[in-house]
Amino acid sequence: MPERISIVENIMSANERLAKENQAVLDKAGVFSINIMASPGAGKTTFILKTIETLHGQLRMGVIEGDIATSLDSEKVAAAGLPAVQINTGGDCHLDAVMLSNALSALPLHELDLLIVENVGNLVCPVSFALGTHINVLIASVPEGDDKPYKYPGMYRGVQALVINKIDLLPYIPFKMDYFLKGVNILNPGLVTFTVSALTGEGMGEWVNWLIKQVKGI
Ligand SMILES: Nc1nc2c(ncn2[C@@H]2O[C@H](COP(=O)(O)OP(=O)(O)OP(=O)(O)O)[C@@H](O)[C@H]2O)c(=O)[nH]1
Ligand SMILES: [Mg+2]
Repeated sequence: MPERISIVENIMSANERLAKENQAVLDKAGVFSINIMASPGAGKTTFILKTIETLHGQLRMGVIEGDIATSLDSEKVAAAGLPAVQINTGGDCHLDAVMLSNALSALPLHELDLLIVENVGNLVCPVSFALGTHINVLIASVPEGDDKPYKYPGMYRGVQALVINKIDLLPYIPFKMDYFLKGVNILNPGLVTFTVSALTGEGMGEWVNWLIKQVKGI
């Protein structure tokens, strides 16, 4: 029998290593960071802008926007007066730790308390690529339908908080909240969950209070 030598250069573990380095950079600068994931159009950018508005300057924030193309989202954040960096993946359906590392070096980290990263709109790929952020937050939105936890279990398992957005549309869409939450509970029991409308601001106060506690470690 010939001797078998297994040489597996694992891209995922290389990404994990760099993600740890990113987290060390953030920790050293005293920045708490969140990775926001969701389907396209779930309201990530609207939610980030409403979070900025609701925080009323209580935290010093920076934002990294991930998209396949365009700087539309980072322009909106910059217009709100915050440091914003755009990453264009050029086709990749997710951010990775290398992209985050490059974006971190373009931000004044020592002047920030909180870094929000908007990942590429996608319910499959982003959760497999650690960035080095401290928590993953998933935004689900009412028009996507109440079956999404059942259809995209990996995403629902891989997050530390869930935001159900666009609740202003509940009267117009057949979204069974019980059925949705049952699916979430099977995959990620006890997941911290917020129901909000990033458009009207409903529920944003609870989210922001929780976020402040995470940033301050209380
Ligand atoms: N009715 C309603 N519409 C919302 C709400 N939040 C966002 N929207 C709308 O949903 C659409 C998409 O919002 P975005 O914030 O661009 O969504 P996104 O997830 O950042 O989209 P991508 O970056 O393209 O993946 C826009 O027309 C928003 O005005 C909400 O709470 N209620
Ligand atoms: Mg966006």
